[in-house]
Amino acid sequence: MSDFAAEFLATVKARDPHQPEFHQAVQEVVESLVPVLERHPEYREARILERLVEQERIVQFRVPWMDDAGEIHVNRGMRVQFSSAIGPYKGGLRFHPSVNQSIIKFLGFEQTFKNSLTGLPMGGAKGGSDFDPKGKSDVEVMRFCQSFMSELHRHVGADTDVPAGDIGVGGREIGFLFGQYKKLANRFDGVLTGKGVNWGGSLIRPEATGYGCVYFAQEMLKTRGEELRGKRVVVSGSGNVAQYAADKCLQLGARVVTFSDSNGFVVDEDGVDAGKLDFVKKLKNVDRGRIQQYKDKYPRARFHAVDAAASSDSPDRAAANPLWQVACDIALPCATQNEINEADANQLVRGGCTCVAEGANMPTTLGGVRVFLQSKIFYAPGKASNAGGVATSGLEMSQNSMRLSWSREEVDRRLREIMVHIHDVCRTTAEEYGTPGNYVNGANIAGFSKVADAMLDQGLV
Ligand code: NDP
Ligand code: 2IT
Repeated sequence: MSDFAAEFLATVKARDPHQPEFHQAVQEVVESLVPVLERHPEYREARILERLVEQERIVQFRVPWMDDAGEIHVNRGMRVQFSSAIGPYKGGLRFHPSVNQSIIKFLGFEQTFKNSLTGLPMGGAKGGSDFDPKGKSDVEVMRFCQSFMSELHRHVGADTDVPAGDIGVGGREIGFLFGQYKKLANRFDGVLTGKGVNWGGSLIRPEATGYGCVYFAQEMLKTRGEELRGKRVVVSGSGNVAQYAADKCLQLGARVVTFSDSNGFVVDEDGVDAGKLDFVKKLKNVDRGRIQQYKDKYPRARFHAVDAAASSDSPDRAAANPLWQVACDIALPCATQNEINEADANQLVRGGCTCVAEGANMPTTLGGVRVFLQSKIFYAPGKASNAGGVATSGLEMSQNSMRLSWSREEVDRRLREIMVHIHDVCRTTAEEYGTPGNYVNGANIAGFSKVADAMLDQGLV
């Protein structure tokens, strides 16, 4: 690490010592930006980076709610509004017991660069709660969402801050959140994205993150004259992003052999087909079951339980996760942060994997990223390859503003164009800065430059 990057990181750590995920996200970006700051002294003079690592605003609030047995629970809600330099704050909400300021800040920080890469006018934000939707009834989830929005509505708005889904927040939760916002604000507007298509949602938004991730992988492969057809793909997760990444792989003739959740993973050597994928979608989205049940339905598949030490999402996890020992050509991590550590990355490369496109946010530890970059395989960081979700949220905002809806084909065409554009920008920027093929540098530098220039234009605010 350069002296500048080391000193900068030390300051960030000293200010918030208990935020390892946030430090990790900042470190990756700062290391990429050293040559940019050397080339652009005006960014250093204006303290652009120092300003960007400090969120514009953070709100944290109490979320009390009552369960079906009449017992009262108190969760913590938060929204981190990171940057409004290029548009209204924009980013998802995560409901998961692990949620804390470190995780929401890393996500909001990354979102700023990701949203910039889409080419659409969106600032960066993230929010969520340590509420665990697992095992809760629909009515409990509704009560929680109403209580959460009873505070959040003061801080959001179609031109101020537009939340969406993330882990634990899908169509059901967005519906309950929107209903409560509408009641409190007495406005029907595009305050959330990922809405139902009958009430302002965009077609293709549910598919967009997974599809976009595969479109990005397609573009990387194309640079070496390769395609997805016939490739063996390991997918992690079994939620929204994993399902639609697998869906697009199947459409393009690739062979998907795994899904996972926090209890373990299934390997299906026969390959997932359209019928099996429909089973997974219903299992996870409607029945809210566990991926282990895939094996009950398809007994030729194998289920491997993974213990907490091997599946932990901590940046310091030492144990290897056996999911990444399943041989593949392409890996699509679509579950959560730090699911690939250095040992896992080494294992993937040794097993013949030549392409990793991240559907999740920061699924690879810093050590793992180093392995991928040194091995010269195709490696796309999440802020580039999973940007299709928020990009399509941006398209939903445009449709809401115009009060019209585009067809599936129209939205998918725009999504594809945006992913091709992000790929090209990352590639050319990496080359321009002397690191051809390094999509990490490309994404960080291109995402940063647009935000930095906007901040210079807008003065010291
Ligand atoms: P979902 O809630 O739909 O699915 C999450 C999946 O990841 C589930 O299978 C879940 O398993 C698994 N998972 C969560 N935590 C862990 C863990 N600690 N260990 C192992 N598995 C885990 O979320 P999404 O699919 O929406 O999000 C997945 C990733 O993609 C996240 O990193 C998110 O930030 C990112 N992302 C999402 C976008 C979107 O549009 N939804 C856009 C861009 C990025 P279990 O059921 O056991 O919890
Ligand atoms: O991480 C992400 O980009 C998301 N969860 C989607 C955010 C959005 O506003 O659509």
